[in-house]
Amino acid sequence: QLPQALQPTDAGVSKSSHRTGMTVEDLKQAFLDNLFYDQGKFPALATQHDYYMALAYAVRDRLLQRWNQTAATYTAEGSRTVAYFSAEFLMGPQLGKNLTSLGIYDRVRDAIASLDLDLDALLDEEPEPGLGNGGLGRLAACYLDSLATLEIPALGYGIRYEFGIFQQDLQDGWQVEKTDKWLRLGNPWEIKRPEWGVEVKFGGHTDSYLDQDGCYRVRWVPEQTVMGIPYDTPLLGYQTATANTLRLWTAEAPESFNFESFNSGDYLGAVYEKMISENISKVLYPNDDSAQGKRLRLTQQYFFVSCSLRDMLRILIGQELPLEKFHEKFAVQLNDTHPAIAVAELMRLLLDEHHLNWESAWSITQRTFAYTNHTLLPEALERWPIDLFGQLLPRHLDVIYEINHRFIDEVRIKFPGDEARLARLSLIDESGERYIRMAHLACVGSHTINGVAALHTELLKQDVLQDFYAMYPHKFQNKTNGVTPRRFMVLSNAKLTNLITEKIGDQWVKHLDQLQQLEAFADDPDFQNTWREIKLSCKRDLAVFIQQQTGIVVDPHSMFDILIKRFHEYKRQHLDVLHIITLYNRIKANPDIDITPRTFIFGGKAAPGYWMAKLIIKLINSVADVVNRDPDVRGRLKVVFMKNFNVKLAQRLYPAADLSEQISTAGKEASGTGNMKFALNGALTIGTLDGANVEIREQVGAENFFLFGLTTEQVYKMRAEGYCPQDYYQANPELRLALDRIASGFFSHGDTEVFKPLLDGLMNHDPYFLLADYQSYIDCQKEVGLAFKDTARWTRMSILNTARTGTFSSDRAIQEYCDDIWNIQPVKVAQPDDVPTAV
Ligand code: CRA
Repeated sequence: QLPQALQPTDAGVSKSSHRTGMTVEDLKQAFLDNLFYDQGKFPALATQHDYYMALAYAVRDRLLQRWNQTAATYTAEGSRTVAYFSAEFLMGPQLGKNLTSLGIYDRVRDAIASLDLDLDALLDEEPEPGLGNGGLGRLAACYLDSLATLEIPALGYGIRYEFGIFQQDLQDGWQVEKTDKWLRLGNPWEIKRPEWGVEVKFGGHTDSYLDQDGCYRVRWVPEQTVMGIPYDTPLLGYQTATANTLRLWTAEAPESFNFESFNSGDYLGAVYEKMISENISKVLYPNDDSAQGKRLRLTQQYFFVSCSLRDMLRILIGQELPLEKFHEKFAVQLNDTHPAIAVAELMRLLLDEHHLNWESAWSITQRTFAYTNHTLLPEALERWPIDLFGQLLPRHLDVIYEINHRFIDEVRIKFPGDEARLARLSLIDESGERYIRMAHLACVGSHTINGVAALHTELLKQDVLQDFYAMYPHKFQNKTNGVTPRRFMVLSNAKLTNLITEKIGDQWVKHLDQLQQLEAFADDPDFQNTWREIKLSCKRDLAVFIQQQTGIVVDPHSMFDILIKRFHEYKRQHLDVLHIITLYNRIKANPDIDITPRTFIFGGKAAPGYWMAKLIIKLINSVADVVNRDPDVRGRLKVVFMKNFNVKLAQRLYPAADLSEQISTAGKEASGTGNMKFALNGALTIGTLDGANVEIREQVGAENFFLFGLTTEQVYKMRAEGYCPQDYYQANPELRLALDRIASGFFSHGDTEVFKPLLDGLMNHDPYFLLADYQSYIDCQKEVGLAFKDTARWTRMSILNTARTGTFSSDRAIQEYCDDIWNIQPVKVAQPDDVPTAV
């Protein structure tokens, strides 16, 4: 019980204007105070980074007022809470986002300008917290934004990697990786909470014993202990008082020294253990859509899941709720199988540490978890060799065997005599070396399983998870992905935001469906003009940036044709390259040919061990070198590779795009989310019927979408019937010329070896059907070129793309998760009086 004087949340807290005030004067004073008291600098010594930090802390003070208020409200009301478990959170820079959420962007700009500083330069100082690879991690970040904005109590749980996704550099057109030291200068947004640290155990063995009541129990005798220390970051909703928490765990050694080794003079041995422990949260695995059975990876997964579940039990017990109410207090979403070990860990905690019986523990577990699948690629489905698993988590292996045993009995009852089905469904893959199938554990341990786009969910049901669908049809749902308009429109495209708000008011930011009202202006010549001017102005800004970064001069009037995403063969960046080479060849054959000028912009990282993806990056840069320098081209084609694609860079690119390239092989891209960000910013899509492209096309209308390529069924059929890429090569002179040019060394200073593996792959196997889709793509690009010349038509299509993509807001997605999976309601947090009500 708290003393009376400390009862209210903010008892005794100074509300002096420099801590919480929102006027330009208050903000300026807060900034100056922080520079002095937190950075310990006076202006003559301060660096730009000191200024950034001073401003960040000033903004954080304003967040804390709401954060504490939110925590107090949730605690008082014992609110049901979403726990979003994710190995990745690709948050992007926080300062600008928080200014937008607080509604003080312009005031802070003024406050900073009154000190002769430039807000943009300070924003630029913030290092990117790159704690994710791509779509999956960014989706988690968009979802946290929507949860706070929709006022849903939520915690994001993950790992505080000391090194995030590597920084990509280019050397002679090849990707080279550099470590990402994002924490080097400190992170002003997080607060360390050592008092909530938890112990996590690994290794050892299990044994059984009889407890005082004569009950047979299993005990885990672990070998190693590490501490998980939480770092909390407040995440404020857009113009609400709700500030939820992102809680990321760092691994520390339980003792900084092993005193035995230390005393015996083995100083290095003494600190060795500390180093081993800290390795757990050291670095993010840089693989997107692929899994390798690496011990450290499983260790990371178990580490953060165990910390998080223990933390949730602490909260539950702190609120004096019984264990039996765990699933009523928390809805846990498993973001892919990375946290799927949570199913076994919650069972272990309930059984071994809290002594529930199996049936009760299993019932709680199944009612707690829901699982999102993010991929159809077989190489991305996580499996752990039994030996490795048993060495690290012997008790969990027992628990999984028991889950499997009971599950297989269930299958036998439903499908008697179907031994092949049992083998397919088993949590243990016994076809060769024995593995644990994490997707199976997630499916059995969850009440709901969802895909991330309509097509993807259908393919899960028919293909990848068909046996689970037969077993548990009621568990399957679709939840098409979404993106936050706060970051990917309001923050990154202020010009378009202002225009839209002038026309239809400001409610669309929280109710993105309202963009539909823009349809009324799609043919209005004045509106079209303004729309075009804004796009042009965004393109000019990008052109300046491109020149600064790469030295390449691009024409803002040319079509900005952009392909940005991780490099993967299924995403087919090299198909885009074949288009570029084809246009180039046409120019070489006929220099006066009439073609629509284009600037091709690429960005994206390749997994460091993914050699073919790296070769595709090299190919783009090699083609760029030739095309950009050839006088015959007369600047009509420019090829730009923007290095180190990340959230920061993404925010510059989406607003400036005319054409969005979404050209994966049908049936391979689970959803995509970049496709949504482009369409929202008025880019037209050229794409296949893959992932969420299908739904984007349905929404914007077939006439406002450039469709090409094989359908999923056609791809499946071709694969079954035997596909021969050579036939396409032989039959198509333009395709042949494009491939031959690469082979001849034309783009590689005469080197005929370098791209050989890529070409051999295409000619002999072509598992992603580039050659089959080539002509369809080229024809479609021709239509794109013609459409771009008809500016009124293009502008109309662009407006309609923005107007009709409101459904791809992450608010819509999160609302569906709340209604159909989590069964959770918003909780109102009282707004501090001095929050401005409009942007
Ligand atoms: N790589 C899919 O490939 C999808 C995102 C988010 C991915 C994308 O198509 O948009 O997830 N899958 O749902 C994934 O990471 C492990 O699987 C991705 O980001």
